[in-house]
Amino acid sequence: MFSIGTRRLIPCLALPALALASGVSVAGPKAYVGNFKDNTVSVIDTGSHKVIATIPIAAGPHGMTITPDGRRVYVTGDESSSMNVIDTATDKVARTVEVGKGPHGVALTPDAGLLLVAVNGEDQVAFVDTAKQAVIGKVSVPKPHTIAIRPDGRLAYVSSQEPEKYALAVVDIASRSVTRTIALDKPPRDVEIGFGGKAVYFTVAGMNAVQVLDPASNSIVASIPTGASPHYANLFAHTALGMAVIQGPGEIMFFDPSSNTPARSIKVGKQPHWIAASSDGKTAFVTDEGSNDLSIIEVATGKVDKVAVGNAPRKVAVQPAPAGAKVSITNFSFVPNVIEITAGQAITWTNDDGAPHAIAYRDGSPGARSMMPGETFTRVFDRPGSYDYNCSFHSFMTGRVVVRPV
Ligand SMILES: [Cu+2]
Repeated sequence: MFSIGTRRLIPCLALPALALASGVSVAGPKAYVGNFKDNTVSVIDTGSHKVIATIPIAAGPHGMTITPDGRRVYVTGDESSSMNVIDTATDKVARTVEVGKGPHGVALTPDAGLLLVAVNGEDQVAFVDTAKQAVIGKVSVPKPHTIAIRPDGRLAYVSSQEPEKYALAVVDIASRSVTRTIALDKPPRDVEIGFGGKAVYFTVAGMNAVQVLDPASNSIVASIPTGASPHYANLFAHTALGMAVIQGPGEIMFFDPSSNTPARSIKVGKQPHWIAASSDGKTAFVTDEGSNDLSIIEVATGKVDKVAVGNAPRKVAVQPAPAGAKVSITNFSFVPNVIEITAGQAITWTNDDGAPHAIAYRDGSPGARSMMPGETFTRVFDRPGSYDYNCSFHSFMTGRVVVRPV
């Protein structure tokens, strides 16, 4: 990923990938889509909007989540008792954890140390230690479906679909016990906790509204009207508006989280199922289960691009933007002169000098032909190694990037 921009664009990582002749990968963060009916995960480069891999996984991919560092994707197979762990460096299943019959939704604690799995077929929520990659505990919840964990990592909300006993179960994570059961008239569908933890958003079957629950009082404080069959609703980081997918009309509906009222709707594909967002909140990804594609939505403009994926795409998870490092071009030198990063990270150079400069890599990969004062250049380094460069205008200006393996 390369970019030249003004200082105001820093950090500017959500840019289209460019094709390169060298061996350096320029891919953007990757999106992972679970295709329910063909037991695969499609991997999409969010820079080029292309499917770059298809991973066979356990039958009936259902729940999916990604670690905050973007290195692992967890996917459950609800027609199995397995949860697959995808290594995003290789895009292969690195491990399979037996979690119990019919696993549905999953959720990670904010420190990514624990993964909770709704084991629907065994009426329990399993606790997976992500370092040991094994189940270390369980709590009984009737017909658990999806799970959301509060940002403080202490409580989880679990949608419980036991007929006649529909509820949201509130689970204390440390003691592995249900501390409260919020009874519902109708079967709950998805449950999410909005960014900042101020609101729990959930949907129920047969009600055309997103329910808003105040986690402080555990009472429903609002009901946001929607079209037919809302499924997933959430408020992502760095977005002003919440988003919900409405299956009937095939829309993503934006809502105002302060007034809990609808704002606007955008057509996506058929029977939209799930939403993920880019780290900067500027792009939304919606799985269209009925039309076998992923809608990639530019939130500001409402522009939608569709990428064909597998059969019946349901869940989607997106890698965070790579962590960045910075080099300043100051007083005819690169500062720091040698910079060390981990594979997958980005470096942004900023021309903080009064004269134009440029970046030319010794290995011939594309650099910055000319950077005016204030301009930036960003490159993601995916391969370990040592990368020497110099300014093509001032050959005495040299620098080095050392990329450590992950
Ligand atoms: Cu120069």
